[in-house]
Amino acid sequence: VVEEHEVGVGGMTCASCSARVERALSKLHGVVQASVNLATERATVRYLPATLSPDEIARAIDDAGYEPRPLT
Ligand code: 9UX
Repeated sequence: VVEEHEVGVGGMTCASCSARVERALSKLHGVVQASVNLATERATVRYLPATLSPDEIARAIDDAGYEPRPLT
């Protein structure tokens, strides 16, 4: 099973920032695909929920130096 998770990402000011977040998310065990949109400040992550949780996705964004923001 693959699920899709969308989360806001704050603190990105240039394209290298979004590339960093994308790389950090892509490296996580259980991520199938990660893309980060600088303009909308959102990350879209296709992931295996048996392996990875949205909390861990948020933590990876934080560890990379950016600010995960739950979308309502
Ligand atoms: Mo761009 Mo982001 O010069 O931390 S990489 S601002």
